[in-house]
Amino acid sequence: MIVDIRKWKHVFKLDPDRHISDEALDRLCLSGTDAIMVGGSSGVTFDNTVDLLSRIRQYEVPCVLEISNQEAIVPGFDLFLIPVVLNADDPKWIVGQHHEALKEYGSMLNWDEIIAEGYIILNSEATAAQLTSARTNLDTRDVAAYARMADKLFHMSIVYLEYSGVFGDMELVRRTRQVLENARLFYGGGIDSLEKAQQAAEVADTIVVGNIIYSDLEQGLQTVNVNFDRTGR
Ligand code: 1GP
Repeated sequence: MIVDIRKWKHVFKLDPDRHISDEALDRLCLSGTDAIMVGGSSGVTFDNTVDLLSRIRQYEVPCVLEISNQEAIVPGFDLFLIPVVLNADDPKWIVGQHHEALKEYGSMLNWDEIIAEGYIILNSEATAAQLTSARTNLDTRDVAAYARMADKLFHMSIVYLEYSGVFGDMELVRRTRQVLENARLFYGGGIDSLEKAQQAAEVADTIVVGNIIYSDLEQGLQTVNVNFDRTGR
């Protein structure tokens, strides 16, 4: 399947390490979301990733893997997203893991299926922030500099503002979006209602909805009804 991330407005992110019932998965996959992203910060294994992929594959919705560790690289997804944590203090999360993976698999990859995401992690409490020793105390100019780095210096297709677990600073998101020329701005974190989805949709290109799926499915499903008319690019 040819997947064009530039058309995505709404994405559900599912964690292979968390339980999701068949009924809930059915509703998510048929919700009208643009894609299901599979990924998580801890406990992601080959087995639980294969299991979730095979369940999502019963539906037509595009399904992409956000690779979090080398052991959990599972073939068969429509696309593979590779996070590069630009504000990580530990270089392992900027180029280290990537170097190891490319030493192993570099010659056999289909680069048409691989997209780098310039991650900027902004919630210090998030597992991903702690794992990567992210420097989260950033102001708008700091974030804009990382965003330009991803967009103009490294020509990444995605800049991902990651607030996982909390709803972020929408003014910062808006100003970050303004400095991007080609990259698409993904926003994720704390979207737990249609109202918050709408606020995020007004400043980002693509919104990512995660946790609420597991705590309140109905509220999670509501976020698909977001109106993106004001942000089109
Ligand atoms: C997590 O950005 C996503 O990687 C979504 O965040 O889980 O807080 O919705 P939430």
